[in-house]
Amino acid sequence: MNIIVIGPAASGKSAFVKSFKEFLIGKGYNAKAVNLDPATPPIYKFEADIRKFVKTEDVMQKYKLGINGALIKAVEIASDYIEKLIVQGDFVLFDTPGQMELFIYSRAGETVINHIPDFKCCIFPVDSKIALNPENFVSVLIQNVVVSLRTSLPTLTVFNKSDLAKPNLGEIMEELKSKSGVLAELLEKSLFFFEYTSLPYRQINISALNKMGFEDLLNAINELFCSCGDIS
Ligand SMILES: Nc1nc2c(ncn2[C@@H]2O[C@H](COP(=O)(O)OP(=O)(O)OP(=O)(O)O)[C@@H](O)[C@H]2O)c(=O)[nH]1
Ligand SMILES: [Mg+2]
Repeated sequence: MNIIVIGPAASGKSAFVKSFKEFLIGKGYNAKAVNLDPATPPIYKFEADIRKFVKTEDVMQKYKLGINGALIKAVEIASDYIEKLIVQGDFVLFDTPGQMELFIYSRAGETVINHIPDFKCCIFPVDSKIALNPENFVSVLIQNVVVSLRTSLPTLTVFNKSDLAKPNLGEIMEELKSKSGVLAELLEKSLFFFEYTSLPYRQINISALNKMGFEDLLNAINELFCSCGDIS
């Protein structure tokens, strides 16, 4: 399985790749990690690294670009080397940069994702601390839908940093019921996204720091593939 980790800046994508890879190896799987973030040296043992081919800091200098322009250019350059970034394993975890737009809206990002072989899915880690109120919780789900639509991949929202905070879906729904007005109605209706973006009404809480919730996540990943009909 190829698991592409796409999520907001500092949500814990790289920490997740590191510790989920270790967890999978501990369970006897052949797990690999690929760094697709040209701006950051990996904090984990990797089998392939985009920075071997292109580094954002070099692109900034060479093309006189700012950080975001250089990131897009770097992924464009890296798409020529995509074959060298594909590795085989029971699970291959792909780490991506915090600038989510790169892999969602840019052509180069699309090319890279399209080259990653099936079976593939996205994990969308979010920082649990910022999803504690209904507005933020629902915004996170909507962001997940965008990732899923733009990548055409099944995407699982995962609430990371659960050692620090745990958004509670039941409480959030109760809080929504007590609100009134157009915004509250919009939020309530948007909660249906949850059914499509994650397994129906089952919230995955993990901590990349403490390797918590990983069994649950692994089950959810397997179920995600089963429910899409890809494996059975
Ligand atoms: N408490 C806690 N901190 C975490 C957890 N996961 C990641 N962090 C911290 O969150 C910060 C960001 O983690 P990263 O793994 O670099 O996040 P990222 O999404 O890869 O960041 P960018 O690639 O820059 O977008 C670091 O200080 C991590 O130690 C977690 O489960 N719990
Ligand atoms: Mg990172």
